[in-house]
Amino acid sequence: MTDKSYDKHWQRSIKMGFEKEPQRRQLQKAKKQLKPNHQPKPTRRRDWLPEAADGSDDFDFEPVERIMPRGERERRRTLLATALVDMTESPSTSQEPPHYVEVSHLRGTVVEVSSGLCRVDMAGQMLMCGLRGSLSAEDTGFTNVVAVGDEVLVSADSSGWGVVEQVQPRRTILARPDVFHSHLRQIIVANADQVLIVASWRNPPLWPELIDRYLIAAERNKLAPLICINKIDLAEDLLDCQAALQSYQALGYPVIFASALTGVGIDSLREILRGRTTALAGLSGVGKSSLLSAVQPSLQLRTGIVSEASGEGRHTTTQVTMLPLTMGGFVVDTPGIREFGLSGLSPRDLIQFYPDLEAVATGCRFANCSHRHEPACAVKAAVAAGKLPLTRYDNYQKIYGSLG
Ligand SMILES: Nc1nc2c(ncn2[C@@H]2O[C@H](COP(=O)(O)OP(=O)(O)OP(=O)(O)O)[C@@H](O)[C@H]2O)c(=O)[nH]1
Ligand SMILES: [Mg+2]
Ligand SMILES: [Zn+2]
Repeated sequence: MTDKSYDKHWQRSIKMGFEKEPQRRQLQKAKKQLKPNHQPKPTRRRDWLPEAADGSDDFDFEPVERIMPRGERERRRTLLATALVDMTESPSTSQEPPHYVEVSHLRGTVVEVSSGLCRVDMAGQMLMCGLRGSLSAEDTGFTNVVAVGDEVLVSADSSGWGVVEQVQPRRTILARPDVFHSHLRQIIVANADQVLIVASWRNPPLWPELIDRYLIAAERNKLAPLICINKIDLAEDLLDCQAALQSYQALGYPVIFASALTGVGIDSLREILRGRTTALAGLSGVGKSSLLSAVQPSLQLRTGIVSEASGEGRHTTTQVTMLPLTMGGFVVDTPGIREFGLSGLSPRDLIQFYPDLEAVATGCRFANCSHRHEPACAVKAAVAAGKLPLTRYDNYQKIYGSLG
């Protein structure tokens, strides 16, 4: 679908009030065509109207409507029959039962969400969908009903539009606290396999604390973390880059040194993205979109121009979109977000995400040692002796101080 026709669809669907169920619309249409009975209602007592012989009622209308004016039951019967005929008249379904009686649900993956509508990838075909009105985020702890990456069951009619009927249980969730409701979280990506943490060596400069935050967030959400250091063309000495990332490599995290500008490391990047769903995380301006464009030029992503004065990247990617890769797999380019996933983490539990510190901490005198001011702290001793990298210890302390 071209950008223009896509926009048109979008606008039209908003005008149509897309969340309305098709059979309700159909019923309303039929209702208009049939005049209601304006006879004054005779006063009736409920017990004057016996139940049907088999104890059942013909319709699923509200119980109060069981007592109805003369002719009203007949009118409704006609109304429903008319609506049913209307719905079965489309050529594709003429031999089949009405589709709201037996809906054939198709499976798809949500690739974009906006204003109660979403774009669903149905085995390569894109389908614009509304959401079934009964779907609700209530009591889920999340603010959004569907998120990018969700696997959904969709019913489609002859209009070329679909309705999301059901959201399948999620394997993984990457979420952040909601801006307006701090006790709720907003799902950024569902069902991702891994997080590619992108940082730049310069412009903006490497920020190890943020890498640690993303690592913790990924692990808390059971996603495999990968690290990519971009813009290595701006490094005076590549050895400096490697030394800065050595502690991460020692912990077993895969690290790729890359440059979207020169093409270094792009092949390795392509290999780790192949066949998986990857969420990108990283500050604005580090080159996430540029790296993706280098991996697959046909993606044609918008990239920002680094402001010469501040050296800071401008925010260019504004919406979470899942991009299908021709080699298989999806990437989710998230807008430059500072952090996600650390809400609810208690300072006491932070050490679990620092296996290097945790291994040494068993030697501390106090079991509840915070490794800051306590005497006989094995962690501080290890840092002083050069056995633990200072940056890891610093990051731990900074994040520890920000929690709770
Ligand atoms: N020198 C150099 N510049 C790069 C490289 N990769 C990207 N840039 C530049 O960095 C700027 C920001 O790149 P983007 O790809 O827009 O960054 P982003 O991470 O997608 O940013 P947001 O969309 O705001 O999150 C652009 O001006 C790019 O040209 C690189 O490898 N080397
Ligand atoms: Mg971008
Ligand atoms: Zn200690």
